[in-house]
Amino acid sequence: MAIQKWLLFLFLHNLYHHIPTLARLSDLKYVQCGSNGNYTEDSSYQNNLNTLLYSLSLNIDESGFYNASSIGQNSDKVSAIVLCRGDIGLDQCRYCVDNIGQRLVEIYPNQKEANAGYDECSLQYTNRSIINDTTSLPTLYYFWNHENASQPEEFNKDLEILLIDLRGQAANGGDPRRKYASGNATGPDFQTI
Ligand SMILES: *[C@@H]1O[C@H](CO)[C@@H](O)[C@H](O)[C@H]1NC(C)=O
Ligand SMILES: *[C@@H]1O[C@H](CO)[C@@H](O)[C@H](O)[C@H]1NC(C)=O
Ligand SMILES: *[C@@H]1O[C@H](CO)[C@@H](O)[C@H](O)[C@H]1NC(C)=O
Ligand SMILES: *[C@@H]1O[C@H](CO)[C@@H](O)[C@H](O)[C@H]1NC(C)=O
Ligand SMILES: *[C@@H]1O[C@H](CO)[C@@H](O)[C@H](O)[C@H]1NC(C)=O
Ligand SMILES: CC(=O)N[C@H]1CO[C@H](CO)[C@@H](O)[C@@H]1O
Repeated sequence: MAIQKWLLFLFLHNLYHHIPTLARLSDLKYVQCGSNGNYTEDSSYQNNLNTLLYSLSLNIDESGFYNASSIGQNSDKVSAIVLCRGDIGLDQCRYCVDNIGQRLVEIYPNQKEANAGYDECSLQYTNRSIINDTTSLPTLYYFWNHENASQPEEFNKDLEILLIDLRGQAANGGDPRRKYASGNATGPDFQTI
């Protein structure tokens, strides 16, 4: 009995230490499907898509970026591209990527092409080749705060200085796949930008 309790303790202790604390994801910011038609249930395309979606989060690394084109042949080939926000950790990134893949196939069952984004990560899958093809990048979405700055000219000057600095930092980022920077500045009326 005692040894069983001890084993149980060890088991729970390990479990506790191996489950990262994951923050709740934001709501989906956008979700859409392409006009590339549908795949049929139990087709090779569906199999390839599921295999790809399953592998994405495992294959993503610290750069928070992954693409794959190698699953399937010809008309059964599925490609995907994922990107996590630069400041979230690997565990949260993987959690987000798994989640968004599941959401997409639920929302658009059978669509060959779809994409969606949370604040934390975004994902696109398609039957087109997306590697090295900038014409087929997912649509960019812009979000902004609807409040106006009280002194727009001053605000924009401070913002520009910050952005130029961040642009340099991001471009010089050591990992060729991770061009990311964040920072802040004090704008007019002591507002943090
Ligand atoms: C694809 O399937 C959806 C429903 O899942 C349907 O509304 C749509 O018309 C289909 N598109 C094509 C091109 O068959
Ligand atoms: C993607 O699927 C659609 C619909 O089945 C097809 O018309 C199109 O040619 C496919 N694209 C590629 C690159 O295979
Ligand atoms: C991507 O495009 C560049 C320039 O066209 C080419 O040199 C490179 O081999 C391509 N890479 C892949 C993986 O197709
Ligand atoms: C912000 O300014 C624009 C015009 O410059 C105005 O149309 C808009 O209503 C303002 N928004 C708020 C939230 O005050
Ligand atoms: C601003 O950036 C500094 C580091 O450069 C950081 O310590 C501070 O928390 C940031 N402030 C805000 C409000 O984000
Ligand atoms: C980040 C990453 O995995 N990039 C790969 C995207 O796909 C091309 C073609 O397969 C690879 O060359 C890249 O390394």
